[in-house]
Amino acid sequence: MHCEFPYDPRFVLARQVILDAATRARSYFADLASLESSQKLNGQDVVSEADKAIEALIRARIAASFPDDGVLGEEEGLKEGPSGYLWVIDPIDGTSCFIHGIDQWCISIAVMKGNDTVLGLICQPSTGDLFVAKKDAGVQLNGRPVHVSRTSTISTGLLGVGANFRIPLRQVSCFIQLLLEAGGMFIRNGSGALMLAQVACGRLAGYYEPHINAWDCAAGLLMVREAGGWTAEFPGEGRTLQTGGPVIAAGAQMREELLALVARSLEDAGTFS
Ligand code: LIP
Repeated sequence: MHCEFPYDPRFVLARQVILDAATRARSYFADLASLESSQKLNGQDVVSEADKAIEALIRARIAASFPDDGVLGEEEGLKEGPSGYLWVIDPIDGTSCFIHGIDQWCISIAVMKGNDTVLGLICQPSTGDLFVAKKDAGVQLNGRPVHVSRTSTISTGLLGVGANFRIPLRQVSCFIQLLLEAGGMFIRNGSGALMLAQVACGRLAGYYEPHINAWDCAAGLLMVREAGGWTAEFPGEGRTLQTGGPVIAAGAQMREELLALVARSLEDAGTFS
């Protein structure tokens, strides 16, 4: 089987694990009538038995091969390790779509060495798309190098916009209004990881969400950077991997225009809160 970065043992493991996890996730997705799920913060913040089982599968495989590595996962939180490596995993990103039978979900695995993300893998089981990235070695989709859109602008591209109940709602509504007034258009599928992967391969012009968690975006941010794109610092000043923060990513030509819209929307939102 083709392996994009064959000489990195953590990549070789991560690649096999994400494919095995995808197979397991597809079996849950094929039998939603039996799937148990529950609410976290509210009806839009949900978790299913698939999320928990897939995270447990990934954690067990990491522990078997790299027992001294740390792991930060959406469902079980942080397990520190002395090796200096930290695996950041979202077992099902787009859980809301998943439980409603919509195929816009994925599995995301990132590996950090110190403060640097060095590996990123995102698999969308419903399409079979496998995005992989290694720091300073590029990003590939199904074994072929990809790059961000070098031509899209706010008024010609499609922008991914994340929305959730962790932030003041006006931060989203004000941004959407300004984006539309600027001649832009948005798409939201509830999977920040998948949106960032679509930016990396040039399908989306960029992605913005006022708050996202590290497990949703760590892999995708590396992919955008390795695809020649620009990403704002994450999680940003005064925040940690466990608090999360805003995510902004796009082709370099979009940076100024996108940042101006974000700044204006936060100013407008602030006048309401
Ligand atoms: C999701 C994120 C998305 C955000 C959703 C949710 P989950 O992660 O990927 O960006 O808008 O509220 O947090 O919960 O599906 O793993």
